[in-house]
Amino acid sequence: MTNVRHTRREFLAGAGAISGVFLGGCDRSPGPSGAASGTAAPSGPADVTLRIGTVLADIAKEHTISTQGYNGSVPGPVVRLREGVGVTVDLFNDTDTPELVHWHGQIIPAAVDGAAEERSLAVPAHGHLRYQLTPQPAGARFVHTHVMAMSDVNRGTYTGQFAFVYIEPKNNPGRYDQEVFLATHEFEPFFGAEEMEEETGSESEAAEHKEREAREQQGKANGWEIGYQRFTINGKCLGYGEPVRVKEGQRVLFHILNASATENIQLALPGHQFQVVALDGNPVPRPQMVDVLELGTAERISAVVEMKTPGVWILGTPKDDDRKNGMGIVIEYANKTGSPRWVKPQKKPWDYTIFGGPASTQSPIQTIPLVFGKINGGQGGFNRWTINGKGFDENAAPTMLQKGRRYRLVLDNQTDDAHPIHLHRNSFELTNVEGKATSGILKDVVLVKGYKKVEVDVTPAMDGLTLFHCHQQLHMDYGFKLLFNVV
Ligand SMILES: [Cu+2]
Repeated sequence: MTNVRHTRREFLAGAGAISGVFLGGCDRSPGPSGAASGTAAPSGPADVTLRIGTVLADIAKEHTISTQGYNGSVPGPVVRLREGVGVTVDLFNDTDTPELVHWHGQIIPAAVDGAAEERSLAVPAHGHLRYQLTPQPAGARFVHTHVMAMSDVNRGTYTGQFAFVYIEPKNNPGRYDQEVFLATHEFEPFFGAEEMEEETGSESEAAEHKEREAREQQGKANGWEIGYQRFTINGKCLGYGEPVRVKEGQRVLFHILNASATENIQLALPGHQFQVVALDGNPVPRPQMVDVLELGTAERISAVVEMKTPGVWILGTPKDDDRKNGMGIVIEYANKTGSPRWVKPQKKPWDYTIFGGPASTQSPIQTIPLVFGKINGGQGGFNRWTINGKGFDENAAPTMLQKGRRYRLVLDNQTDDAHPIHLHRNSFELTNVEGKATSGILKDVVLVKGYKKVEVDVTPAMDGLTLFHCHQQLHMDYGFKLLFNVV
C-alpha cells in the first residue's frame, strides 16, 4: 500500500507541474512534444479510451476467473495508433486503488509514460485522467499496469491489465496476407518454495553450482518463487479459444507478446518455421528463420510464417506441463479437421545476434557497468535484488545522462536467474551478447541469462526521468530498479 500512496502523491504533485498534459490541445501535428504542447483542452470523445475494472474472464471450459483488465476483456482490445499522429487518451479507473498505465516501448514524455518513479500521472481510484501523447516509434508495443504488487499476486502485471499497441509505420510494413496478435499470460499464481521448473536458459551446471555455493556462503535458502495454475494465449487456455484460421500458401504475420508477470517463455509451431522480422517491434537487420521463439517477460517478436504444411497444429510452449495447463493456441488450415498435433522441437539456444549486423563501430562517450546481484530471502522470505550492490532507493539521486549522447550499459548478471531487462522511454541497440559483438538490433527489453553479460548502447531521445528495471514483477518489486535522469 505504501507504493500506492506514493503514486497518488506524485499524481497530485505532477498535475500542477505539467498541467499542459491536461490542457493539451487538439493539435495533431507530429512531434515528440505532442503530449505537453497545445493550448485548448480537448473536449468530446478521446481517440483512445481505456477503462480499468474487474473482468470475469472465461479462460477455460467451465473456468471463469476474476481479474482486472482494460475495457472488459483480457487482454484488452488491440490499440492501433499511427506513428507521429498525436492522440487524446482517456483513462478511467473503476477500481479502489490508483493505477498507472504504462505505454511500453514508446518514446514519450515521463509525465505520460506511466511509472511512479518517473513521477508520471496516475489515474486515481474511481477517477479519470485525460492526456495527449504522440505515438512513436512504429511497431509492436504494448500497454500494461505499472503498479507494484509486492506480495499481493492480485495486483500489477499478475492481473489481466495488458493490451497490444500497434503503431502503424509510415512506410509499408511488409508483405503478408493475415496479421495475428498473440499475447501470452499466466493466471492463478501461487508462491512456491523453489523454482517450479528449470528457468529458460540458466540450466548450465556451472551456474547451478555457483548458485549453490553462494547460498551456502550466505547460509540462506532461495526465497519465494511464483508458479501458475493456468497458462493462456489471448486470455484462453489451449483448445478453449477460437483457433487461428489459415489457408495453405498464406503468409501470416504473427505479433507475439510475452505479457507474463514473471515467466520467460519459448514457443514453437511444429511443421513450420518463423521468419523473425522484428524484435520488440523494431525491424531487424537480418530476418532469419527459426524453429523456436524465445521471449523474456515483455518482449515482442514479429515473425512471418508461410503456411505450407496443411493440418491442425498446436502453436505452444515446448514445456509439456505448461502446454497441458494451457500455453498454446490451435492453428487450423481451411478444410482440415482432427485433433491438433504437437511435435517436440529440437533444443537450440536462442541467439539474438543471428538477427544483427556486424560489430558496432560506434563508440559511446561513457560505459556504465550495471552488476546484478541477489540476496537470498531464505525460506518463506523474498529475495532482494541489487544493481551495483544496492537495491532501489527512491530517495537516492538519479543517475544523470545527457540527451543525444551515446552510453554503453554493461548488463552483468551475477545471479543464476534470467532477467528481462527493460529501459523506459527509449530503444537501445544490442552491441554485445554473451561475448558476440553485433549491431542494428533495437530493443527495449533484453533477456540476460544467468551469469551472462549483455552490452547495449542507448542514446537518450528525450529528457526527463527514465526508469531501468527487471521486468520480472517480483524482481522489480524487490529492488531491481534504477532511475536515470536525462538532461
Ligand atoms: Cu529479474
